[in-house]
Amino acid sequence: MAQLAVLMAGLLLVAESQASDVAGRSTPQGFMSKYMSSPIVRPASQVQDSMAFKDFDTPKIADREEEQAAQKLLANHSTDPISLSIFGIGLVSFVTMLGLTLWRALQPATIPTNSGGLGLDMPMMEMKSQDSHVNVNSGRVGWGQLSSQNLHPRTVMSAELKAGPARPTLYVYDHCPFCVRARLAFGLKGIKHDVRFMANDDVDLPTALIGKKIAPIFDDGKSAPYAESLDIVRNVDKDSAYGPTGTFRELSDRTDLKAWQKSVQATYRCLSRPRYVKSYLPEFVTESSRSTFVKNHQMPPAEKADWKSDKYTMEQRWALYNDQSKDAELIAEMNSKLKDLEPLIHSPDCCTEGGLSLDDIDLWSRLRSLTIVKGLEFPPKVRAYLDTLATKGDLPLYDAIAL
Ligand SMILES: N[C@@H](CCC(=O)N[C@@H](CS)C(=O)NCC(=O)O)C(=O)O
Repeated sequence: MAQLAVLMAGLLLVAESQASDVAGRSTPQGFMSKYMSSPIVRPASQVQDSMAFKDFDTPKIADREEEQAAQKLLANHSTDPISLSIFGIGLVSFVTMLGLTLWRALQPATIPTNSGGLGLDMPMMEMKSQDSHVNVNSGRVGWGQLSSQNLHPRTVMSAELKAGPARPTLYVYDHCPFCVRARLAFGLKGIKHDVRFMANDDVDLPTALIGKKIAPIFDDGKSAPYAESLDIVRNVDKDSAYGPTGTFRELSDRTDLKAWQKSVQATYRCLSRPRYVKSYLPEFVTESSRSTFVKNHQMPPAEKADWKSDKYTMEQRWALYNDQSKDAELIAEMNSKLKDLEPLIHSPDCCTEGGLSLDDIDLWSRLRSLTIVKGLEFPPKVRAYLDTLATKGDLPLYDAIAL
């Protein structure tokens, strides 16, 4: 619009100087000045002059004379062909530019700013960066430019639609059986999701998400992230946004499975924990992340409170983690316990009769940890159960990296 104003002013000045040339033969003023000195719009100096006469009739007479002179001038100029044509050209230019401006403003915002209007197939992401370029270099919207306000919402929305909705994210430690509960459920339900492995010494990330260091954390990208493995599984399993609901039956009241788990707890910890930190699991890639785990997870028979207190130095904690003198005994103990588990497994697909349930989500996740222990012998039914759900749940076991 600024360009338009400048053009119009220029045209009017040209017209004014042309008119001055013609009108100047009878008067030194141009036609604009003459129109301004008409009785309708008078310069302040003339008003002051006329008031100075103190004669209230005098201005009336002067006005009448001026009016007649102005009418003469108007009549003269309205018939002046040069002035008329210049004014006409200005008017036509003005109308043309106004029309052009309106036409451009009404074009769809998908036309890129510098494409000359021919770049409709330009990728949306490029348009977005172009938009920011416009923002950075100029807040001005000139000929052929689209305002950044017009471009921004539409291009961002298009880019999001192209990428599709964000996948839900599970923040986990690979070794964590509670995290495996959620991952197994997602896998069995075929829910596309992102798995984010947190470093074991990273307090900031889980704290930023839910206010404390814990895993798993579920973030669907829509509502607030939250923890608690079984809550995650239950919520997702009853939400039709994630496909068919009711994949898992509720926890059974089986006491035999619970009793078995309790009976192996100490052996399980002694065998799995030292191996986790010697592995290349993603949460343990730095010395600090491994030490954090060792500091926080006692080696039985030590109690957790004692382990974390000043009663132990880090050297002592690491010494107990590295002590393999009891491994053979521990492995034998666990092999015996695995035999006890064999009759408790209903089928390769589920531990409890009736189909998949939260019993599987819990038991399979704990058994997976044991596959990191070299030398364990999984009886056939336990082995089949492990392998079947690993495949169906798309979750790898540790056999290949057992130590
Ligand atoms: N009840 C929680 C327990 C989760 C839990 O204890 N996770 C462990 C990892 S296996 C944890 O994050 N502990 C804190 C830490 O490692 O600092 C659940 O079922 O999700």
